Amino acid sequence: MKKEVIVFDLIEKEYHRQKDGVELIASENFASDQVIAAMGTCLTNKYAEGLPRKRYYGGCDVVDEIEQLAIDRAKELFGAEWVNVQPHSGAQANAAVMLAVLKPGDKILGFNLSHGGHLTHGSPVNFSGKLYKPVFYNVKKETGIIDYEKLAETAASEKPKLIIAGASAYSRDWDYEAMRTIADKEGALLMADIAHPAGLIASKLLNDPLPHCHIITTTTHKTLRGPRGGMIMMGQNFENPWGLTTPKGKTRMMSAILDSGVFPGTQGGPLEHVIAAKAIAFGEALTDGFKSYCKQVKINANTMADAFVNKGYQVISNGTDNHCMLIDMRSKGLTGKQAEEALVKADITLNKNMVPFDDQSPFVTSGIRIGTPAITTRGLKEEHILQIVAMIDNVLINHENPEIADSVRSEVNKLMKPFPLYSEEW
Ligand code: DSN
Repeated sequence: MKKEVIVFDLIEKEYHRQKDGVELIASENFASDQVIAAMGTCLTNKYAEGLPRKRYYGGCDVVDEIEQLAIDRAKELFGAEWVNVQPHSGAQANAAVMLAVLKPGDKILGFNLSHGGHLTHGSPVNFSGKLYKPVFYNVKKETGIIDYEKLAETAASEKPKLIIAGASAYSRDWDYEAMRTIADKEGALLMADIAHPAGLIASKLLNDPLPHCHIITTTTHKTLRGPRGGMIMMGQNFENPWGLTTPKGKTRMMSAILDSGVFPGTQGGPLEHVIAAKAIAFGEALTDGFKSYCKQVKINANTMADAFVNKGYQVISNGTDNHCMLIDMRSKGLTGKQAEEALVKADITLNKNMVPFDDQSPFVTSGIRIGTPAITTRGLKEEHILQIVAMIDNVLINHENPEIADSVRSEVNKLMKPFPLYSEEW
């Protein structure tokens, strides 16, 4: 058979893009070579619908061991009593939970997408806003921090069946305990989507949602630094409160309801090659080295937020508790789109992002989102962060000058040269 050239050449090109540039997309990271290697194995050939030791196909003994290892390591990492490692992504994990615990038309209360929330928490263009009835909570305009009082008022007046904590662009920690009090008062389930801060939570550097939230969803590829994928957890299994049933009509423990939300509810065969990579990533995340990495992610994010504030940038909430920050570019006379496009010419990658109370469309936006998980994996520390902020400032001030972008690109490529991708270190 003729060897494939085109695709592998393109993969090589992408490898160099990742290696030469400064990666500041808050949801991206660099997985280890072991994580990447596991995804390119014969495990992709295997069908394994069902759960370990309860499959619909023969020949599952090996993948049973692999999936059970992933489950056991995830339980240890987060202190969870129950885990399902099969969701193909964070969006799939959220879809599975909602299918399992809601009926079409039920009300959900999520964090407003335009204030930092996620598409799958009730956006009208997503399944979550089409199948269910979404209402939202916001940040306070003066502080950029979630308005828990208003959240409680909205929960009391709207009586949602599910309240969702979690965001894709929020730089502050969450008060899961307060949200559980609100959920209990209104008879709602509380779900935390920790896709972004999962690694920092596993490393005990942020509040722990597991003792307070009924259900936790996450991705495995952001701060957790594993393969692209999702996962659902419960700190403690519990009897489902509303007489929910599995497809076989049995009213059961929540674990069975959630398992059925994944399969057969929303997915078919699990991706056992990705589940193997998850098992490896969870093993890596259980090491002291990963905890040190997460500490540095936070230090780098703090250093960066302070440096931007010192240069007169409007950082939402004036700083960060986690791995990311949102910057309102209006005070610098730029849109998010202009900033993103100017920076990518200098090999600095980040994304335009709506900021709270934005007056631009999602295609333009007034802000940019920045995160430190990926550059911290490369080995960058505080002194490099200050250099990067200076380079970003230079490009943005001179965003109409291509010569500045060219010269900053050379600086960026020189800065990144000594730092391997994590996957080259092993
Ligand atoms: N697309 C992810 C992010 O960038 O935050 C969320 O799904």
